[in-house]
Amino acid sequence: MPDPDHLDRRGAVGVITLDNPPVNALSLSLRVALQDAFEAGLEDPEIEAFVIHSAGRMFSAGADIREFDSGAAGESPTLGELIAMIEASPKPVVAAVHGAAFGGGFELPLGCHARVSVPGTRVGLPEVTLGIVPGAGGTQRLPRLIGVPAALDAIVSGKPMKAEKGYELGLIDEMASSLDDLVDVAVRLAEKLAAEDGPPPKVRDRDDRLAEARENPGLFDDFRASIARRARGFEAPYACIECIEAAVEKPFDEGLAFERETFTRCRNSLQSKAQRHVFFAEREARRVRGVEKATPKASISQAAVLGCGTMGGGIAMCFANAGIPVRVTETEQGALDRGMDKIRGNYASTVSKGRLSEADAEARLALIEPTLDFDSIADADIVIEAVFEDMALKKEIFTRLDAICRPDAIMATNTSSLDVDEIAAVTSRPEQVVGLHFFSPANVMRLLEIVRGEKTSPEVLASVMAMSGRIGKVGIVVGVCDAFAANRMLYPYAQQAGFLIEEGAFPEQVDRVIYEFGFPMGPFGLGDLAGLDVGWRVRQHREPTRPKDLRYSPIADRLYEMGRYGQKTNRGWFRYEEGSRTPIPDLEVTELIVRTSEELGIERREISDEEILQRCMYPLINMGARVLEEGISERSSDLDLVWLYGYGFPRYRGGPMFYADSVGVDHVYETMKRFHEVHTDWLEPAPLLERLAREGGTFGDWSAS
Ligand code: T1G
Ligand code: NAD
Repeated sequence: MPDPDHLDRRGAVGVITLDNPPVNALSLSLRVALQDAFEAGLEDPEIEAFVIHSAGRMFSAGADIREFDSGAAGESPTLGELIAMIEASPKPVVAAVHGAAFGGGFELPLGCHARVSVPGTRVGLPEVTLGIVPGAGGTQRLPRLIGVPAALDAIVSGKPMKAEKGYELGLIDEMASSLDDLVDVAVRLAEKLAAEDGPPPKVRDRDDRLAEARENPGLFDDFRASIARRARGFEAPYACIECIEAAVEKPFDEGLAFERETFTRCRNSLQSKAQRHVFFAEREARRVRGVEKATPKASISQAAVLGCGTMGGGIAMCFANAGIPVRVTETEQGALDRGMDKIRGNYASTVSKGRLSEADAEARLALIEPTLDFDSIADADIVIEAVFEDMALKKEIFTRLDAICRPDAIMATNTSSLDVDEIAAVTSRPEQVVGLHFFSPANVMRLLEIVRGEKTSPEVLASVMAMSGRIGKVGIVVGVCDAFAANRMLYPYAQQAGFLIEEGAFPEQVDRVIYEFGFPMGPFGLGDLAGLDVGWRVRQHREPTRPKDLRYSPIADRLYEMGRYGQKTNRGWFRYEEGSRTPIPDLEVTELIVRTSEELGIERREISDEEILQRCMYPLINMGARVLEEGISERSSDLDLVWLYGYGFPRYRGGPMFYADSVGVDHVYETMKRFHEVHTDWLEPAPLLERLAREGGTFGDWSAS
């Protein structure tokens, strides 16, 4: 139970303190307490005005998201009722906002008669990221205060705004210079408002900013067009726009009712359930077996990266971008120069796109120190090895690292397929060794698989988890196995795509189905982007262990032999016009595919979009089930994040394991069983999938213990 709100007297001002740790979520008990305090103040003849502020590190994170499914969010007083009561109050109410005010925690101040804040505070309406629209008047009041274009930007992106910016826009009435002054400034403003004649000013009555929008009727359609790419497939951004349109077109109360209906519809949608799942999945992923809140973390102020190739250069950039100095080493000057040129080129391109200033790019570059002197990395807090994928070489490097690194240094390998335990075993301190599996391009992709070796210490895990957040990554802990979680689940997906084109589909059909499902691109477009030569090299590496009695599709190898390496040669699974990344189906590939089917004795057939989707998705889910039962991953929501951040799985579908739960685990199992009966190889249902289907369970509820 949260502490009841306090109502303190400061002269004629009643000061109400919200106190519901850790984030002052507006749960039912807090709403009741706020209502009680407010009503007591209304009745008190000595009180002429109110200030609402919060204890703790922030004003409020908004509605209690956990109440969405319990129904408590709809119990009286609802947030909407509270805000209406505050706005209608004859005694002025000033919100004193610090830390963060998000969602309902920002809609509450919007319903107050004035807002005061301090520098560094973030305010915003992130509801869209949860698949909903703001549900307590945010879409109606914000445009009245800051105008429609700024409100569209803020609400549809869900991005928070600094209070300083809010002050410029007229959203915040006064800024206190520091947190210590915040309540004083708010009390003075409340007194001033109380001294004015007439009822206090209400945001709902303002129309000047809406009138501007009415003069620009194309505004909403232009905005819709501008977000078409990034919002593809999402329902909530468009629902937000409709609510803001309603603010412009309808009287306040009708607009509010429209917002409420839209909110309820969104909240009950599968998309919102999926996006709420992702919110909690991200927080859950920070809980790692054996790591406690109190587990000590190493502070990382100097990093080193071994190898400045494709991955090493990108990894070095991640540190520099986070303001952490990093040394990169190579064995030979030419390689070092090439690596640094690539890094410089990357920064220059970001600058040319206007996403980074020249000065910031220079400052970041200055944090990257190229060197041929291996011993110079001896003082690093963390060393990340990103040399060639070769066990003998990695062992040699870790032996050398063991000899020179500080005893408390973290020694990480970026291997994508080698055994982290075997690498750790060459050192005298395997507890300091961990896998850090970045994804290419390492400076862009958000996913970081943290590979926990048999002996990796909790301190090292806690340190790299904290570090991953600092360098902008979503760190997901996985265990040691061939290919870890992400790539291991990717293989069956790519493999079935390959079989489907032998059986009758074409790359453009498969890619269209996957794109329409919500991925940024399909498996063949992805192959062309990554380079078919890269895939070929990986297969060569695996060739000695490939089971020769199981089905294998040779088409990708043939494309490689034809010199079709993907986008880099303008020809791969598709054809590309010079300078363009748009895939165009190519007759040469079509003919190759048809010829290969013939050679393999496969009679080509019409393949439905539904089969394509299921043949690509269900085997990867099936592999996810194996990853879970082997204990490689602690929970299914971690695998959801791996796919969201590693491969662009559509967020509004919650990730592959959540998707399996939403279509029904039994359906996935029955379909896999049918596929297995027809196609035999590679498609055997995983025991966990079968068990959950039999027991009516879900991946979400499954836990290893
Ligand atoms: N409801 C319930 N629990 C919440 C919560 C919330 N709104 N926000 C945070 N928590 C929990 C979180 O799960 C974690 O729990 C702990 O608090 C600390 O959070 C009507 C419908 C504010 C920036 O979307 O963005 O208002 O894991 O680890 O990194 O229109 O929390 O410890 O058990 O994230 O310092 C809109 C969501 C709601 C904001 C703080 N609001 N929160 O970050 O801590 S919908 C949001 C955040 C709404 C109205 C509607 C962040 C934060 P545990 P944390 P943090
Ligand atoms: P790369 O060939 O582009 O880069 C490797 C670099 O290491 C080269 O520049 C090479 O000169 C340098 N190097 C070799 N021996 C060295 C030594 N003894 N000391 C210092 N530098 C040395 O390879 P990459 O794609 O960057 O892969 C590096 C590692 O990352 C591999 O283990 C790979 O499996 C892994 N990985 C690659 C990807 C990817 O998509 N490319 C993704 C995740 C992980």
